[in-house]
Amino acid sequence: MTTDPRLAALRDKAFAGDRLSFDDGVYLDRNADLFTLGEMANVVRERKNGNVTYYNVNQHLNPTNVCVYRCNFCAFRSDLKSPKGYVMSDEQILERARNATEKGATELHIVGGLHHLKPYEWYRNIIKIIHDAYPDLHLKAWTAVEWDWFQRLTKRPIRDLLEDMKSVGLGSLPGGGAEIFDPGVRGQLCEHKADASAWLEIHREAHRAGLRSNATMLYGHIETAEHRIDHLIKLRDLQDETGGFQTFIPLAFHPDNTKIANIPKPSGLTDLRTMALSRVMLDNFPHVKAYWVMLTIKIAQVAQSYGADDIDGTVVHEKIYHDAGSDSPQELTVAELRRFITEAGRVPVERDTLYNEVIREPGTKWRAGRKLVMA
Ligand code: V47
Ligand code: SF4
Repeated sequence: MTTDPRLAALRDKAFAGDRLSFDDGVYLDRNADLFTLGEMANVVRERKNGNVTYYNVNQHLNPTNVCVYRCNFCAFRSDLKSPKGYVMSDEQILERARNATEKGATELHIVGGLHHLKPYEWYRNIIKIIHDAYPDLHLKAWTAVEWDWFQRLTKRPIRDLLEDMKSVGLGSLPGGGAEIFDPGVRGQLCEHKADASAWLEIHREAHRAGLRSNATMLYGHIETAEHRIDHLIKLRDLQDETGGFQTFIPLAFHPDNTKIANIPKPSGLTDLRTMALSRVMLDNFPHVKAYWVMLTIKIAQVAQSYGADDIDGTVVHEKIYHDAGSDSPQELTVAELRRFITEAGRVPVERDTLYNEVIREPGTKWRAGRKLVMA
């Protein structure tokens, strides 16, 4: 029980379902104890999603790691001529999609580098060949940074590109590339790439085109409480406008092999605080995800009591976090995911990318069931 009257008032506000302001958020970020923050987040989480935790069966595909940008926090990227660089062939890409389908995946999460020499058509073709061969696999592809790059390459309006990719099989957009919206922080971490207004405009246009998307925030580096709350409020404002975001994923900075490896990895306490703060600030986001690859399985389990109602998927072939020092396993089985959820006292429900319940009956292909509607 908190003895801080301002904190108690903010807790009552969250319990009543009232929206927290920028100042409220900064106060919570700086002063709230973990238990009060967790209590607030859990109320919001259970109001929206009851006792359920969602998971999905998915795989990751990073067609290239060669990237024109040099984000200081990125251990995944490679220079064009470096031996570390790779570009997957169409055959390798299709082999991955085949393997994903055979393992029962409902989703491929496709992101990568911005290759110096690859035209827009190369990225488009990846979506087309996978969708033509495996039409049931939902393709969640290209971060807003990649979409911004496609615009720079083609000089075509973003809406046109989104519709074009949709016509060959794009299903939705992942939430990466948001980092921290503040221009000062962005200037130090990832100068030149899509800025906050470009990131937000691309998601706005995607929502207008009928596509759903996710959002992220990279925390635990050089940002302050003000930067984090400003970031969350910008996402909340866009969600008020479009309603097109499904899930928010806080991303903990992983320092290994990056240019800012001197900054320590955020602690478990910071992970839980950020999860809870995100849940209470983003009152209009249906879901908040504890991405176990990045958080560790142990923190992802506890995070289900600190606002998270989704722990992502089986995730085969993850590279971005493993290159940056994640020691989480490369893959979890469905049985393991369900056990991690059940142990946390939650009810596991398999979802597809668009949050339809997934029904699997012996001897048949998986199929989408009812829409999982939340408050
Ligand atoms: O855009 C890169 C971040 C993102 C590091 O939408 C790093 O469902 C921490 O966006 N330490 C890619 N973060 C991952 C991502 C994601 C993951 C899972 C699910 C979804 C979804 C989206 O990872 C990048 C960047 O923001 N990132 N390097 C690093 N060293
Ligand atoms: Fe390139 Fe993305 Fe890495 Fe930045 S985070 S260097 S844009 S791959």
